[in-house]
Amino acid sequence: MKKKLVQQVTASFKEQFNADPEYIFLSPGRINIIGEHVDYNDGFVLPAAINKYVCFAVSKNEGGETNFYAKDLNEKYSFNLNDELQPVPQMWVNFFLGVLHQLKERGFEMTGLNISFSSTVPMGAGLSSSAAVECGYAYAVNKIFGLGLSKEEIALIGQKAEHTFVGVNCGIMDQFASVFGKKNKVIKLDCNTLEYEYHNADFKEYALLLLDSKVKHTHLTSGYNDRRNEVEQGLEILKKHYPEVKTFRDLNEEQVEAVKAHLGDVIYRRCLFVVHEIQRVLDAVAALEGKDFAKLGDLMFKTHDGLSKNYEVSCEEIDFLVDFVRNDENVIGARMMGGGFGGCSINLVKKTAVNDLIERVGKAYKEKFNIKLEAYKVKIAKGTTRYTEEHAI
Ligand code: GAF
Repeated sequence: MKKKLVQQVTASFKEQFNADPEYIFLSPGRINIIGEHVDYNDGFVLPAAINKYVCFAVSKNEGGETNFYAKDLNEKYSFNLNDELQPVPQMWVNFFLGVLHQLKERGFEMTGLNISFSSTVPMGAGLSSSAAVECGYAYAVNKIFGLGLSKEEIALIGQKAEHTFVGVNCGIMDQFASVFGKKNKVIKLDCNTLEYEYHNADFKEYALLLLDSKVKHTHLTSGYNDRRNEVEQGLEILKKHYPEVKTFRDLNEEQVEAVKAHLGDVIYRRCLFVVHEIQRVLDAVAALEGKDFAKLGDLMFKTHDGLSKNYEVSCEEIDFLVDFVRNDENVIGARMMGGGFGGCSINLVKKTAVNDLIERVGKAYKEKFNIKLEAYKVKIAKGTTRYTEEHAI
C-alpha cells in the first residue's frame, strides 16, 4: 500500500514538473488509545502513528516559487517566498502556508520547491491528516535546507500552523504522534513537559479496528475551541479555591466536586471529565504493561461515556457505533477518538472476529443512518520519514 502510494505520487510529480522528484517523504496519521481532549489540559495521552500516510514527492527549484500539486484534489497552488503569507480559502493550502509562516518567522532561508502530494489518511475522519501534512512538509523543508530543527520543534511548528492558519486551537498530540511514531509502539506523552516514553503495543489476540462514521459535523472547529475556553474558565475558578493548583493534573475528583456550585453544571462536567481522563491514561498504561486488556478496554468505554455525556463532543452516529459493540463478547474496548463530532471510533476486537463484526456493524449502521460505514484495520507504524529505496524492499 505504501509502495503504491509512493509510485503514484512519483508519477504525478513527473507529470506536473517533467522530472523525477529528488526526495520522497511519508508522514503518517495517528490513532489514540486513550487520553482524549487532555493534551491541551496538561494531561497525558497515548497515541501512535499508523500505516496510513501523506506522501510528498519534492524537488528544489532555484527560484523563489513554491509550486504545490494536490493529487487527490487535482488542484494546484503556487506562491512566492517573498509574498506576505495570509490564510486562503483553500484549506489544504493553509497547512503549508501556516508551516512556512512559522519557518519564516524563525528567520530560515529557503529557495523554492516543487511538491506533489497525496494521502491515504482519510480526510476529516479524526486520524489527523492535517497534522500529517503539516509535519511532513516541515520535516521535508528541514531536511532539504538543513535547517537543524529537532523533531519536537517540527511538531510544535505544525501545531502553531494549525492555530494560526487553520483556526483550530489544538493541543500537541497529533503532531507529536505523527513525528515521533515508532513501529509497534504507543507513545505515552506528558503534554505538560513533552517528556515521552514508548510502550509495546502488543494487544495479543486483539486487533485495532477503526470504524469511520463518515460524518463530520460542521461545528468541529467551534465546538473544539469552545471546549478549550470552558476548561480554561474552569481552571481559573478552581485555582482560586486551591491556590497550590497549577494544572488539571494537580486536581482530584473530590476537589472538583467541592466547588461544583461555583463552576456551574456545564463547566463542572467538563472539568470532571478532564480530571478523570488524566487518571485513566495512567491506569491504561499500567493495564497495557500488565497485559490486562479487560481493564484497558473498560477504561476505553469509560472514556467514551465521559466524552459523550460530560465533555459532549461525541454525536449520535459515534454513540451508536460504540453502543453496538458494548456488549459484544469479542470487543473488549471502544470509544470515540480524536476531536469528536464525527470521525472514527477505535475498537479493540478479537482478531478472529474482526471481519464478522465489520459486516454486522456495517449493516446496522446503514439501516440506521443510511451511510456506508468504512472500517480500517490499522497497524502501528513509524513516524514522519524520508522514504528511500531500502524502505521499498
Ligand atoms: C484533535 C486535536 F488536534 C488534538 O490536539 C487533541 O486535542 C484531540 O483533538 C482530542 O484529544 O485531534
